[in-house]
Order: sequence, then C-alpha cells, then structure tokens
Amino acid sequence: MEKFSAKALPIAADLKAFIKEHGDKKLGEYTIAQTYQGMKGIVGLVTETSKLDPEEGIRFRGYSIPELREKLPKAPKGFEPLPEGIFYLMLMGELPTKEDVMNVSNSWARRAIVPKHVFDTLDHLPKNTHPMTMLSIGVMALQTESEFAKAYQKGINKKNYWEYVYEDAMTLIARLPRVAAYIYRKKYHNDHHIEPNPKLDWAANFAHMLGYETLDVRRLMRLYLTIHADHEGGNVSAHTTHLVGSALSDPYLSFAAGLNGLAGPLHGLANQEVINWIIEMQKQIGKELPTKDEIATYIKKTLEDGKVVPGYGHAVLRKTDPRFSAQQDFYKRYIKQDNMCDIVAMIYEVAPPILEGTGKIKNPWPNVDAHSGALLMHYGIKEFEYYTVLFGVSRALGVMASLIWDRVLGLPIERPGSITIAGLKKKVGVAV
Ligand code: AMX
Repeated sequence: MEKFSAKALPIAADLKAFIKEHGDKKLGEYTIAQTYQGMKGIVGLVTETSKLDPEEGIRFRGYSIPELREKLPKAPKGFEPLPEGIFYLMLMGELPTKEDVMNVSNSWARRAIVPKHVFDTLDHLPKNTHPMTMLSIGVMALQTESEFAKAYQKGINKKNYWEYVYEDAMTLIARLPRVAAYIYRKKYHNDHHIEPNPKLDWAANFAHMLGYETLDVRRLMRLYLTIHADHEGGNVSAHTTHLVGSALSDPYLSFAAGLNGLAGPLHGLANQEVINWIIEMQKQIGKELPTKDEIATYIKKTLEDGKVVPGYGHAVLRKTDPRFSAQQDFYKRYIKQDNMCDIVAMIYEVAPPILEGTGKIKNPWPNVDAHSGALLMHYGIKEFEYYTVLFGVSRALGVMASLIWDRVLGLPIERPGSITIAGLKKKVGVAV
C-alpha cells in the first residue's frame, strides 16, 4: 500500500492541477445518433488500467497481450503470465518483478479465508440458480466484511477513502476464487468441496479448488485470468462497477453490480452462448465435426432467425480480438488437436464474410468469447453455464484496480445528463 500511495498521490495532485488549468477545453462533439446508440465513441470516463484500440486491441498500461505473455513473471515451469502480475501492472502502472508478484500472491493467500455465512447463503439457493447469480449473491454475502463500509459509518476523511477501498479490493480478489470454486463443486460435484492450497499461485489454486490439477489446466487458467481482466472503462462490467462505486457503494456492492452486467448474453455470458450454439449446431447437423459449408448454412440460419452469432462482433474493436488470437496460440502450442477447437477455427474462416455481407455488423471478427469455451471443454470443464463465472473472477482484477484509482483520484459521483425524445426534436427544430 505504501508503494502504491507513493506512486498515486502525486498523480492525483497533478490531475487536480491539470483539470484546474485545462478543464474547460473541449474533448469532442457528439451526435444525436450516438446518444441513442449506446453512447459509443463519446469519451466520458477516465480509466487508467487499460486502453482499447479498435484496430489493434487491448493494451494494459501500454502493453499488448503478446508482450505481456512474454514480459510478465511466470510460475516455475510455467509459460503463461501469473494474473497477480497483470493486477500489479494495472494498479501500479509498471511491470512487476518476480518479487512484486510473490508479494501480491502472498497477500491474497493471507486474505483468502471466506466466512462461513457466505457458503451458508449459497447453500440456501434453489438448485437451478444460475452460477452467475450465485457468484453475485456470494459477493453480496461477502459484503459484511467491507472495511470501507464500516469505516464510512464511523466517519472518515474523504482523503482516506482509497485506503479502505484498497483493503476491500485486495480481500475481495483473494476470496473470489474460493467462492467461485464452491459454486462449481456445489452445482456439478455433489457438494464435494476442495480446500484451498495457499502454497499455489492464485490461478493454480483456483484450478485446484475446481478439481483440476494438471499443469495444462493451470497454464490455461493463468492465461484465461490474465486476458479477461480488463477492457478499458466503458464496457458494461467495468463501467457498472465504476458507476456504482461513484456513489461510494463499497467494492463488494460495486463489483456485484458489475457481475450482474457481465451476466448479460451480449457481454460476458457470450462465452456460454458460444458453446451452447456450437453444440446445437452439432445436433442439428448430426455430426461432431461439420464441414465449412454446413457451418455457413447454420450461421445464415442463426441470422435469419433474428439471433446474434455469439462470439462475433464488438462495440469498439474492428479486428480479430488479440485475446482470441492468444487462445488460438494456446491451442496450437498445448492441445494441437481437438474437434471443438477445430470447429472454432472453421467458424473463424466462414463467419466474417457472412457477417460482413449483412452490411450492418460493424465488426465481423471474433471476440474473446469465441474461443474460451472450446479450450475449457477440451480439459473436461464442460459445464458451459459456469464459464462466465471464470470471466467474472478475472474481471475483478481490472475493475478493482480501477476502483482504487477512482477513489485515490477523488472522482465524484457519476451523473450524466439525459434528454427526452421531444427534447431532442426541439433541439434540432423538428415539430413535436
Ligand atoms: N451476430 C448478429 N448480429 C450482430 C452481431 C453478431 N455477432 N454483431 C452485431 N450484430 C448486429 C447488431 O445486433 C445490430 O443489429 P440491429 O441494427 O438490427 O440492432 C447491428 O449488427 C449493428 O451492431 P454493431 O454496431 O456492429 O454492434 P453493437 O456495438 O451494437 O454490439 C455486440 C456489439 C458485441 C453486443 C454485438 O456484436 C453482439 O451482439 N455480438 C454477439 C454477442 C457477443 O459475442 N458478445 C460478446 C462481446 C464481448 C464481450 O463483452 N465479452
């Protein structure tokens, strides 16, 4: 925390001076269409942890995914980065050393004990509760532990908000894999739970608690939890966490809200939808490995039925998502042959021209969700309804690092303006 405050407090002071001097300069103009089309392209947020380039994809504090796979510290015998490293990078703005990563890992291991009432809460939910709903409820149950909420009730100076948010963010990230693994083992393994192993890194321990002990699953989990961590500030889960946090709702309340956004099929739930959609395709075609022509027909039928092709398209990206490419690379390096991954590769050949042919889809290329499920299926993690939970565990890293920055920078409550249809028409002189 000392290292972070030494870094962040001067930046916060500098930002205040910058806004005082330049706050009245224009950042851009926007149109009526943008107001109606999800505010796309309107810059209304400051997010430090990562920046998305439409052509090139995500950069975390300036580093692309291939660069991170090379530069972030790895576990012994590991080839994939440790997610602790990307958290450190997003929070501190600089690449961590091995020791920095060890410190984060140890800090999370020390904070990882989940209070019993959280498990009791999950145990009382109906059996058919969706795993994302369970995760959100699990995080809400953890909220009893919020240091920020307790301190705020006692009364604290606003200058110190960030210290409590930092504490909560670290504890929440530390406890999240245990809660997520509990949900998995409860739902799919008859409540046979696996105790954490504090000697393992965060991702390997998560894989262990889920019940997967091989080196390859550890590798996949480290990569998965790294690449899903952040995607600048405007996506639904990041923006929601930031928005709710701006009301000084504590990190648990804010993150649960973000998770509820991630649970939507146009956002994080797309990873479950992709596998569901592929399995349905296999069923309809009656083959485990359909041909490219059969896949093309299935894609066209999906569009004709007025449905989206899951895993394709993006609100900002205009090229193949580098997070998709990183997973393709993982497949080629570690798996080499798998029918589901081969179908994913065939869809990648067949879908873009069909989607482009509609003339309306702005990005016909695959996003992160087009590949992740196939890798998980390969290793036997076949319960695709659970996949968004993995995304949620990873997303905590980015949105919690951002929330700490929000409070250290003293960002105020978020409150954009809104307008009525009549108000819009009046503005441009159209009779109402
Ligand atoms: N399949 C079918 N239609 C699609 C499409 C797809 N994959 N992607 C976009 N479209 C449609 C939109 O629904 C919209 O149709 P409309 O004009 O009839 O309403 C039109 O094309 C224009 O949309 P857009 O400007 O290209 O995209 P957007 O910014 O409105 O939406 C996204 C972006 C991701 C929601 C959309 O591409 C989509 O629904 N993709 C499939 C779901 C998916 O994979 N989501 C995951 C995204 C990544 C993530 O957050 N995890």
